Amino acid sequence: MKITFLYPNLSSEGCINAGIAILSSVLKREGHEISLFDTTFFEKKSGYMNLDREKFSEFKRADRSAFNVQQADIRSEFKKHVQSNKPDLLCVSCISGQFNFAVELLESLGEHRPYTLIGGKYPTVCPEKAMSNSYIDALCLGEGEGPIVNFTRCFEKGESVSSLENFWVKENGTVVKNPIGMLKDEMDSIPYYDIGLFDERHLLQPFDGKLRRTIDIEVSRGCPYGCAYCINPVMKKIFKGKGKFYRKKGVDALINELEYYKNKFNIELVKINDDCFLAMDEEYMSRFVSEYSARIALPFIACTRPETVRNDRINALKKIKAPFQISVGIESGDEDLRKKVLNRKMSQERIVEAFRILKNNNIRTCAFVMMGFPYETRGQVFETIRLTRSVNSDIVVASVFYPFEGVPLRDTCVKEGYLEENIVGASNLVKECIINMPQLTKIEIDSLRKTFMLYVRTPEIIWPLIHIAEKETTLSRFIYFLLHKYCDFIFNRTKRLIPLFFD
Ligand code: B12
Ligand code: SF4
Repeated sequence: MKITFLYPNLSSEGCINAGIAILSSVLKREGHEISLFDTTFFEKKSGYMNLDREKFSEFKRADRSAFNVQQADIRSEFKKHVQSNKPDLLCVSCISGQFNFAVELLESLGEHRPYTLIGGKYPTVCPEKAMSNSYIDALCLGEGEGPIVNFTRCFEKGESVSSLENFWVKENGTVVKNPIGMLKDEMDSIPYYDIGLFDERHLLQPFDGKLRRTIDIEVSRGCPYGCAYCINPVMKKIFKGKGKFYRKKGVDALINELEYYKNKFNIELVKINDDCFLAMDEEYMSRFVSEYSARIALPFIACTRPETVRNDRINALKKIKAPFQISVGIESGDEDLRKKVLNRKMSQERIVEAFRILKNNNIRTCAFVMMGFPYETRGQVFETIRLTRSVNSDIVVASVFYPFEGVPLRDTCVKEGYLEENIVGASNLVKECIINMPQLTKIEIDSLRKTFMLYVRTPEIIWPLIHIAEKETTLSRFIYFLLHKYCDFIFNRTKRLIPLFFD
């Protein structure tokens, strides 16, 4: 059977979509013919995500000409793709911010569209809304490896798909809602990505000022924690009683897979996409360190929680024969806000200690922070600025809180009247605030986001100038321009700031 995947990516930067890449391998094993319509390398209003980060001196600037982003009418390109491939089934994969864009593309197909099945994080956490859209015929809840096989086997034979676990299906004007099935209890049998389905440019990702051949990999699925701004607490609820939520690939399976990508695709950098990489036991760590050193030895980056950065783990990890970066979520610098609003019950000292342990071991660090949380005040944003300064992270990634559907804090925003219930999607996923709060306005949050790195990277004596630069007057813009040039110069020219991976 012919199957087309739609990847409605709003960013114009490379990164293989793991969900599609795995499901394509699963479906090819079943004998299906797969094509992909991918919006990544078309120009879009949403622009480049990391260009914003470079603009704010969070990342080093990289030349992106190799992406060769095309100007074209994406809707008519999509229509042409579907008309020429004539798929029996159209599979859409999307996260929350991509849903509106996916619908816009589906709309362009008009009445003669193929049967459309949607999956991914958005339809999993918001199935009612996804199914209420007239362009969607069925949706898959949760992980798709097993369910998509059951679905396509029935679909190909013309049998009814309306009683299959994990699927919601439209039938005779109603939506048949089947329950979610058990989670896979292991990750070793997940097939490797079908990298050939994607444009070669997806292997290039900007890192430290250059495009590097990069592979994103899952070592684990799920997360043991439940932060209120994240999708994981709702995913945990959905999968309650359906098996272990937090699962890990065995070291052998992981290393075999990485070795395959490394050799076949000439990879330079590994990005571990785990939610909490260091949530691993001693035995796993020691095998990972020895096998990764012996067979992969490429620079890698991974994210973790402050509580998991312990001396014993870092001492074990640093024996690895490759440079690596550990990204740690600070999110807010205010302990009370973290505890009461974000459901992150960790002390200030624990965060500082996590960075201290990493720094003492000469490990490159990245700090994730956010601003614009419900109830947050300007003073609390400055607590975040002060904490970020004090941990002296090599890289800082600052974002504005975005109330994605399904995350617990979205309900808080709606309850408090900060957000209208029916708002879906995002126009700019990195820097724009969409909630209206009395104590800290949208404009103030966006201004703090714009100047955040200036506050972090300049001596406090300069802060009154930065305060002026937050405004939108001609003088403010001029001061912002000068301060920003200064910060940009320091960050982009000073190698000393970052233990280097490649040069
Ligand atoms: C890697 C990653 C990225 C990469 C890009 C990944 C990519 N190319 O798709 C980068 C760094 C660019 C990124 C950016 C962003 N990300 Co991100 N990212 C992730 C991360 C860590 C891993 C994604 C992944 O590879 N998962 C593994 C695959 C196998 O899982 P999957 O995609 O869910 O697919 C499975 C099922 O969903 C299902 N499925 C998927 N599609 C389909 C389709 C069909 C037809 C079927 C049947 C089934 C099916 O089957 C798959 C296999 O089981 C996740 C967290 C996580 N652990 O998932 C966050 C996550 C997806 N990101 C998130 C967010 C918010 C963002 C940003 C908006 C952040 C920001 N503020 O800028 C941007 C938006 C990017 C964009 N392109 O528009 C949220 C999404 C929340 C939501 N409500 O949708 C997540 C869940 C993080 C979180 N914990 O909240 N991200
Ligand atoms: S630790 Fe990270 S992935 Fe886990 S729930 Fe919190 S924000 Fe989400």
